[in-house]
Amino acid sequence: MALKNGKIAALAGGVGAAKFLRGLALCVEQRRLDIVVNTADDDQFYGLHVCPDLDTIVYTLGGVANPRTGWGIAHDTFATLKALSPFFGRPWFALGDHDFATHLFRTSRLAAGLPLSEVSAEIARRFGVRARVMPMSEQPVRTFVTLRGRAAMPFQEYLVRNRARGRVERVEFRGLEKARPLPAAVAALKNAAAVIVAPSNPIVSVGPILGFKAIRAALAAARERAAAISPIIGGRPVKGPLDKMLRGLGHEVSVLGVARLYQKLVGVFVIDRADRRYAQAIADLGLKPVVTDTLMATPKRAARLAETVLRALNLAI
Ligand code: FO1
Repeated sequence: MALKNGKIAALAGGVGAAKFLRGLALCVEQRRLDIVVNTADDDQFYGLHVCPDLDTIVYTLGGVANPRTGWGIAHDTFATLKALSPFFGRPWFALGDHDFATHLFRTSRLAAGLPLSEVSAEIARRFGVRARVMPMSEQPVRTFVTLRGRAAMPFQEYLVRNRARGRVERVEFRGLEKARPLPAAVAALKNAAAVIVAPSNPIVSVGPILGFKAIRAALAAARERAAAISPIIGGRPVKGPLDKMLRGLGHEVSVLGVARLYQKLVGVFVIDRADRRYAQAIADLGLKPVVTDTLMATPKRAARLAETVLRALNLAI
């Protein structure tokens, strides 16, 4: 395996990706990681620009993430949120006091004209993160979800306010046609020794990133050195409404349904032992199935999974 630039590029959503990347960072130095993050979950809350997936990855790699939720900051307090409720009404999107500091900083830097990639790098530095954590684009792309009989709603409203209830009929990424992928993200995929699609929701977390033709093409060109990890274990998503989304959009709710979405893009597809009966069907798609333990209950288990993925890509660590 040619080492190219010796770096590992990853496509990432939120909590599942962050857990995997924390494990990966136990195997290889953080400065060797180029992480391209979904920003289609971003939104404005209480007047501030919130980037849930970028923050989840930075807080996790920085060692400050809330271990119970996977997002937000450990031991955070909620005095600001409480004080804001007479102004904004009962809050449904919980931002802790320390988390607020990140959003205040980001919002002020963006208002001063800095690009999101630069502000994200500043925030990553503030939390001691050495990996390069990049937004997929400088321009806004926003996921909207349409439920049966309802008007399209912003993603966080669907996921958090509505608790992912209802039948998903459509998912759209507004702004995608006008947005451009971050040039550094495309370059990272082209130059990396290996590319890993983290165990994130393929529809709403990885989907928006792959919505950029240049990113999709760069991943397809890297297929022989690229792996994806299934976010489904034993036929169910580890977290979130992926099953409802796959079903609603006409895909099979299984590791095979996810493998089909990545068929032309990665050479290796990693599934849990609980789904080993699908290994042959995945091989029939032209993907090399790797069967292992994918539940990342501890950082050590995430590191073991990362090590397995690196070995499957012939990367000595
Ligand atoms: N998820 C929730 O279920 N409830 C919340 O109140 C909530 C707040 C929140 C604040 C900051 C942040 O970075 C993430 C937050 N999340 C919350 C998680 C977020 O909705 C999801 O992690 C992602 O958007 C899906 O990847």
